[in-house]
Amino acid sequence: MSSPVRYELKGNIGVITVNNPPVNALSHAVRQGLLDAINTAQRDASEAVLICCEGNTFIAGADITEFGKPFKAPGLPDVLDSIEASKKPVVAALHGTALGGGFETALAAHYRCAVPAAKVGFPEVNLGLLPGAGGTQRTPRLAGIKASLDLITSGAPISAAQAVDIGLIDEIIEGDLRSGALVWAKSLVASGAQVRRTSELPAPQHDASIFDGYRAAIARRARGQIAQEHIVTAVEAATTMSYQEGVLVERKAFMDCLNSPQSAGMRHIFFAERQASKVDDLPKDTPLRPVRNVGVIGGGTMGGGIAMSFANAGIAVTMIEISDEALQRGLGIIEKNYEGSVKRGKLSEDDAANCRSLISGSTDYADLADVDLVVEAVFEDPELKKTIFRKLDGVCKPGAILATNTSYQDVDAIAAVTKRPEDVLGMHFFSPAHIMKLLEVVRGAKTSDAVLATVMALAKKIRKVAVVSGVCYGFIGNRMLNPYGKTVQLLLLEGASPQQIDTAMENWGMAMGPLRVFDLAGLDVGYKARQALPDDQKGDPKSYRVPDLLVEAGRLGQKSGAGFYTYDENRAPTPDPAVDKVILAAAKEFGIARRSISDEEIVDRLIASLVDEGRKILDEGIAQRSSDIDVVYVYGYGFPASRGGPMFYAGQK
Ligand code: 3H9
Repeated sequence: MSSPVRYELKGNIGVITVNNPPVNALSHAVRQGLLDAINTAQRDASEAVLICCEGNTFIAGADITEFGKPFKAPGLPDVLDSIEASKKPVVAALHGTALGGGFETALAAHYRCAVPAAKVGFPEVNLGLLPGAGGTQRTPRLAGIKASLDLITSGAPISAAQAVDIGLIDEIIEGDLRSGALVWAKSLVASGAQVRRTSELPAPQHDASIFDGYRAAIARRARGQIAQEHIVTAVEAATTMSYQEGVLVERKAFMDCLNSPQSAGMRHIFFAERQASKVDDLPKDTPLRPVRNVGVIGGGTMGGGIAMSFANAGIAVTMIEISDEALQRGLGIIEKNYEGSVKRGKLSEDDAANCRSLISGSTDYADLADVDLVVEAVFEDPELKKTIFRKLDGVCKPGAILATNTSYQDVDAIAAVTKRPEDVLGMHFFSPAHIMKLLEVVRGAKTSDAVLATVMALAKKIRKVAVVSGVCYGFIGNRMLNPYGKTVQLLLLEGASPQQIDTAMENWGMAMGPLRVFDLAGLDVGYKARQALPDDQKGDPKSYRVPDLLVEAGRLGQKSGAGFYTYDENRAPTPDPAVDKVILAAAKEFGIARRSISDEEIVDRLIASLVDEGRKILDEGIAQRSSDIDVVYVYGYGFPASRGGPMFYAGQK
């Protein structure tokens, strides 16, 4: 088999080219190829060596598909040591995303250049890992402690310009990288540039207290994530030990992380997310429709967030509201959100102004005549939604995609009021829609392949993680919340308190305990929905008596200052004895003997309720695959990625 690594002499420069699509990951063959090439370069007439890559990107990291499989030498640390040990200067030329082991490869070279658009960083922490090929030891020697800890603990890539500022890249190459890097390598040789081994640089200066600060921040932000703690320890080792001792600390930490269930869960989610974007029965050559401009019906929190998601990706939006007043209110909220993004340093003033200028408003549906896609985002009233779809059917051009953002309603029934049900589907965003990554794409019985394929591609463009769901009440995510919520109510009646349930679930890793979630969403929402149903359709009264009593006592959740908790002006929750009384009274009414319930039982029963419903969703073909359900829960419901999602977690037990 031919090697994915090529070596050739270009004048006095030995050029190593990696060509391992799609992202030039460091598979066994790439590692072997790099080692062979660097060894060849030591023996030939080259005076310097250039490492570059074909395709869209420099090496984007270790080959994650190899993790968990039997190891095959040479390991990356050994390959990189050989590169650094080269007696001829080695130059790395970066484009695309030089990430993880890919960036470590660049740091093992003696000189680094990059195109302006290149990004570099260490995303290992998002896989429950840390850089394991010298990254925690070489980075601080070049960039200092703080910049290194920020880069490695955040997992977020930085631009080439930022990398130049902190000493990780030496030169920016405009124009064609390969030829520019060759010219630069030749000029280095001509100027007598010598090898510069980062591992031989002195240990970086530091203030010992910096590590305590990071440990405390991590304990708050990434509670229980072992990779984060190991990163601080490994970078600290760079300041107190020799390079050779430091890499041993890093190596042990990397192996501990690699073998941990946390990394297994996060790696599962990495691949699950990519798998979710694929629709098994869609032909690969399904034609896509262009989506250049969209309409959004409704300028509330949801509609505004949806409009921002499109504008942030450069797509023009027309937002429709029923009155000028409502429209101005909606546009005002969008304005404030952008101001907030600028203040928090998330967007530059110019970028925010550009995005903002892409959103216009109207009260006239006729202004949607030319849009390629409409997303309806009004409140959950099926009749109102149908009225809107009839109007859209009348005004929108043929071929326009008509989407509803409903969280629960029957997408087929909505499609049926139009003369083009094949153009209709659900796009269920999660609030706040410009921030939350999940998008449930609800495929109706008549949704055409082209419409589904277009929306899946569009989701990637607006940086959402899309999961396809069939039509059912609540789709994948909210349908699973139903039994979860019922189990919470039973646990309350049987003896657990709201704070015990929330603390147990948060300690286990959920972003927010269920009772705090209910309070945030508003207890009145479910109450109103139940009131509209006849008694025999409301289900077991045990599953709603307590929230009904709370709503009837004026406790609607955070918005009224009280629900399962009372809230102060900063929305901080405090347990309330009045709620305990309501729970006790309800338990008595149902004749339930209260007992002490362990945290373990709480977690087991609540997760089992999700998993049982998940299995039904799979059996009914509502979800394409079990890993899609995991993606929904991790990206939409605060389920810890380090547990891999409910279905993965259940499969590991
Ligand atoms: C590491 O480096 C450890 C070292 O420190 C120490 C070692 C000792 N491996 O995301 P996309 C596949 S840990 C294998 O849709 P994009 C991906 O599954 C690693 N496969 O493209 C998908 O396959 P498919 C640190 C990988 O353009 C296809 O490539 N590095 C890998 O939207 C396209 O991916 C990272 O964590 C990989 N490393 O984004 C970087 N990466 O088509 C992880 C991707 O079959 N990668 N694939 O579904 C990324 O963040 C993005 O893929 C990237 C491109 C930004 C590069």
